[in-house]
Amino acid sequence: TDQIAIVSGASRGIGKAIALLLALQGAKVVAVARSENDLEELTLKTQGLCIVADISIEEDAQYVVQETLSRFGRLDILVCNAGVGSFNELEHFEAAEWDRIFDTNVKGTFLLCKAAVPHLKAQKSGHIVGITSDVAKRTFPHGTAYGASKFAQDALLASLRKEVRPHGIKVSTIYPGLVDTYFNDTTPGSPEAEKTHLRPSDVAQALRYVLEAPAHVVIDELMLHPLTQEY
Ligand code: NJP
Repeated sequence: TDQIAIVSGASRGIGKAIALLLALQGAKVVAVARSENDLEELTLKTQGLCIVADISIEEDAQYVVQETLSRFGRLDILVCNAGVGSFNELEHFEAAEWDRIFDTNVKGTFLLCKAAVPHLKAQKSGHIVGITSDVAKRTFPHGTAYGASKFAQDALLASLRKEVRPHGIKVSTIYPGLVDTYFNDTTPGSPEAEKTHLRPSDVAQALRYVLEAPAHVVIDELMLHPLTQEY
């Protein structure tokens, strides 16, 4: 299809796999992240558009949507994937680290949706997909900041789902378990992680399933885990 899709956090990990799969399926992909070099490499592969932007800054989020519309004239899919996390006992968390996590995961999702929704409403169509986490539904030690941010991102998307449904706009949320990416300063590709983690392409396939639902169906939530993960 010739759908127009914005993917945040497309420079690596899950977002990159999503951008590549959407491009393979014929979508025009607008890849968004802060790392220009990684984005340029991806854009060569997707033949789409890359936008260097920090989604936690309102001007940047607005620019992403404006550029997409001026280049392609419409927007069909918004994938809110960009996210960060780190893990520690509560009393060892710096307030600045708390802010970084919330600014990216919660405010970043809010700002991209805020920029896109008026246009989707005018079109009377569109699909917003949030890549949150299974920890939006469970809690664990050392996860105060990340878990709270994912609960908040989840609540934002669930509220928005009800708000935009009358306008013909779908909101879906995907909750992955462990995924082998660069998340929290890890390096993907170790033989160990292959046994214990999902691959980014597994999450991309889940997103594909969500997007391919018939016009009259919205898949509200989809959770996936590696078979080995206890949760
Ligand atoms: O992580 P990683 P994942 N503005 O680090 C971008 C969730 N998740 O793919 O800006 C714009 O490989 C960053 O690009 P750059 C997780 O919470 C993961 O695993 O250039 N972009 C990069 O492209 C997150 O929501 C696991 O540094 C920003 C991307 O985000 C999503 O999956 C488990 C940005 C991060 O790529 C993707 O994370 C789970 C900003 N301000 C949920 N800040 C897991 N890996 O185990 C970051 O349940 N980015």
